Amino acid sequence: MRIDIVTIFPEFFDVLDLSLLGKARQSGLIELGVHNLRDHTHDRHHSVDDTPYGGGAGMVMKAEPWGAALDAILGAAPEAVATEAVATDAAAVATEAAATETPTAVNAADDGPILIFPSPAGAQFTQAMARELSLEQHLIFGCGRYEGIDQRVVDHYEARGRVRLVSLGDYVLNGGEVAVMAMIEAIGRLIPGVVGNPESLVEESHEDGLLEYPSYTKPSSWRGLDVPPVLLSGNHGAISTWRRQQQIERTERVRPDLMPPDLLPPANAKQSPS
Ligand code: 6GU
Repeated sequence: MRIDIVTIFPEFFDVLDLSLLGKARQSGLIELGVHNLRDHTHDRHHSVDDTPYGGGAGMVMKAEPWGAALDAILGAAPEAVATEAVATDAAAVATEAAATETPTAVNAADDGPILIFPSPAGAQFTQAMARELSLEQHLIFGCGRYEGIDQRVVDHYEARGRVRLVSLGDYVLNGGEVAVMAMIEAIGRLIPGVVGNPESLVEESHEDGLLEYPSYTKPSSWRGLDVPPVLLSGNHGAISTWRRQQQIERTERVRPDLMPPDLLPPANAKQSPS
């Protein structure tokens, strides 16, 4: 998979050198390009934001640098080349395309890249979405800061291809960078070969709709706390049953919103007159 990230904080993504994803990059399973939005500004101060039309607090990210940065990754739309690009832009596009082997050429048969804008106004990122996205050939993440990106950037690229606004959850971060890091980790580990033992992906929270069961390792007794005896019994049927019960009990307690209706306990006895 090819992943491109556009951000004003490229250093944020240095940590993608580490751990499983770092290994996946070394082995070529994941190819990463991190691009500084400010490289696509032409004014002396490299400004990427301006005041909002209509007034209000905060700043809005300008459309032009975003257009230039995303065109450089996607290959510029013909009309954009004709009307917008100056000579230096065209040269930058050409070198970048040559340096990264244009994914559009490699994957002529697919639907092209998916452009993802992390946003608290987006659709909820889920394990199911991570799984879908792990099947893609090329993801492009556009990290907004301030009060967001000029809406026309989203509108323009929606007219050219697949665009998604995606939120980590119902809280506000200062920018998309941390959200993108989380999404890349969730997606990357689902790419075949990235996680050494694929079986470890199966029995995990959210994969079967329930939370994970608790795990234990040696020693069997620690600070007066014993490992549940069934796990030491060697009885695999009993262990499976216990783990499943733990998943259901934990999900009911911590995340009742996730409980599949068929696993809910029978209706409260008080509600049925007898
Ligand atoms: Cl994806 N971005 C920002 N800025 N805040 C968030 C978020 C994303 N998801 C939850 N909060």
